[in-house]
Amino acid sequence: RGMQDELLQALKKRELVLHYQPQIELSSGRIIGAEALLRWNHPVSGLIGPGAFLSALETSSLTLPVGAFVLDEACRQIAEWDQIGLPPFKVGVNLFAAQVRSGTLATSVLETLDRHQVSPTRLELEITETIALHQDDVGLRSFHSLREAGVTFAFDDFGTGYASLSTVRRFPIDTLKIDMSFVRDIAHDAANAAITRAMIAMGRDLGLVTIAEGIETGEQEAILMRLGCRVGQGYRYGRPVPAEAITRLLDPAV
Ligand code: G
Ligand code: G
Ligand code: MN
Ligand code: NA
Repeated sequence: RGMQDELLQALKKRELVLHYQPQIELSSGRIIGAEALLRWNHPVSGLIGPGAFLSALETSSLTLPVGAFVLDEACRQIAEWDQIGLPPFKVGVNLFAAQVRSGTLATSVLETLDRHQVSPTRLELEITETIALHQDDVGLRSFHSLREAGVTFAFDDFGTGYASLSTVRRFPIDTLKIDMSFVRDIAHDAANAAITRAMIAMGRDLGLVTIAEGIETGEQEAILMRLGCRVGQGYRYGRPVPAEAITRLLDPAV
């Protein structure tokens, strides 16, 4: 209760902010996307990551307003980057289960994009296997209409949940995000390496982009590239940072 009241106040007082973590094309080192990640700029405690408040948030009625804020803020930021003249890149936004269940996901996402004059193709919505697994027709219909409009979908934390591989086929997804638990000891754990290899091969055969998450070392990067992974995200390339830091990375004039 206490934490939930605080989160509501935080939302009202605009203490919730988005940081962005770059996604890198491994062959060129170019930034081709960024994942938006929620942070709480707490007046006393400083910057707090979602680990400290995500479970309180997810058991509250605040996921819809917070989810709407995240979408609005990400689209506002994309429009700002466009205005500065940065080369366009995709922005990944994580969805809460309640947003998918709401029945208004498609209209609210499209309305937000339109309000900020942002092309739907700039947005990649990330859903976890758990969200995907519990999807009914309501969720699937909104996914399909968003995808028809040009929004893409990523399967987040892939390999860690309980979704069967057939879930991948039922879903209108474009991207698989290989969970960092597979990446962490890929160099020393033959089983993890084999599973990762299979995920990358499946992604390629299904025509999906695979993003390896949590890459920290050159050794992990080299192995993933050898396995055919094209995109990486992780501390090796950059931590989640405020939008201005992404601007500085991409704009030679700033
Ligand atoms: O950076 P990291 O600690 O930022 O994120 C921890 C977890 O919080 C991740 O699993 C991420 O998916 C989730 N998360 C971060 N930001 C958001 C958000 O805006 N919406 C949702 N639904 N989840 C988020
Ligand atoms: O949405 P998702 O569950 O994938 O959220 C990504 C999470 O992973 C965030 O908490 C982010 O801060 C974290 N993260 C991103 N890159 C790295 C990394 O290289 N190492 C570790 N340990 N965590 C990372
Ligand atoms: Mn994610
Ligand atoms: Na993930």
